[in-house]
Amino acid sequence: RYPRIAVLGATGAVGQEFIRLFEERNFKFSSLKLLASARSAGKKISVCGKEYVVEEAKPESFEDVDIALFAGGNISKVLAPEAVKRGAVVIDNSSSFRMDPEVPLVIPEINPEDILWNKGIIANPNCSTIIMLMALKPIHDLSRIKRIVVSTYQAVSGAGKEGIDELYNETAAIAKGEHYEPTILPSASLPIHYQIAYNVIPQIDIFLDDDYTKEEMKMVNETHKILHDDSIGITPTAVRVPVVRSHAESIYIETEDVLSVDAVKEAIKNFPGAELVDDVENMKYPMPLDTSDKTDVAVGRIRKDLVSPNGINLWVSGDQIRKGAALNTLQIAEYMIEHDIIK
Ligand code: 2RA
Repeated sequence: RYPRIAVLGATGAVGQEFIRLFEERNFKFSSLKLLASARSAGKKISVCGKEYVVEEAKPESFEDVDIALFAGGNISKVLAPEAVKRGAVVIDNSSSFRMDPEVPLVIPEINPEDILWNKGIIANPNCSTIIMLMALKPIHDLSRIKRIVVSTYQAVSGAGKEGIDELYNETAAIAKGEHYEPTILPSASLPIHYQIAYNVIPQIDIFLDDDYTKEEMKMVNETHKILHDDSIGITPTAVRVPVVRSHAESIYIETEDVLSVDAVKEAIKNFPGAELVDDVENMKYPMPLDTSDKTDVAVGRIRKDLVSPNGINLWVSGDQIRKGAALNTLQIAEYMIEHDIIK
């Protein structure tokens, strides 16, 4: 029989992407519950040609559920253990469990074997980490990466629908010679906000004690956990840019051995989920407008460093709502179904 599925956060951007992906990937289920906060309960959503009514998420909602896909947010912390208690496997997009040693943190193309030791919850990594590692894992397989310096160029949709609205509202106001007071970026919870239209903001989430942001430290800690190697030196800078959808990243790496650009290109070309977009003669390189709504993470501008023979520079772009969130989560579910891991 096909698994019984629940989607928590069905009305948000990631929840909606799950639904699109169910149709696109012909994902089979024997039953489907669409769950959200009380505010969204009662909404009707069509999935694969059938209409479903959104229900308020409660602990009891997870009775008779095999796989619960959690779109993210603080509610995960409360409802994930409730779902597990009732026999469901939770695949969670929030940051609540990512660094919990009892919880595997998985990118199916990279460390699917970690799914096997799950105790009911499997965590989906942060979008910036997923997009970076989809480009780096094929290189890491050629020769261990010992150093990463990465700067992100993150789309406003990473801050939710409010982030998109803020960019549009500011742009429209500026075009009319008016001012629109920002309230969302860099983070709605902070007392100060900056205009994102015609600007870039070098802060995503709050600053931590070492003056790195939470978003930046996610990239460090999650990379170590996924690659099972805490000795990789990582220096991140996370930046919000006035792009609607799809994150981009400029990445410098140093590998243990000297690698040729051709070998790196070949490895990326052959890695499932990565697409080589690198033809400088014809001005082909990854760009957010091209990678939005696409499944693969695009990698290009691959070139040797000008100083270190072991250094390589590259440029990556990927849809953070898709591979950075909903798709990666669904791929974990697909892997479990395919390998008969679901009870
Ligand atoms: C952002 N990392 O782009 C977030 C989304 N998960 O702000």
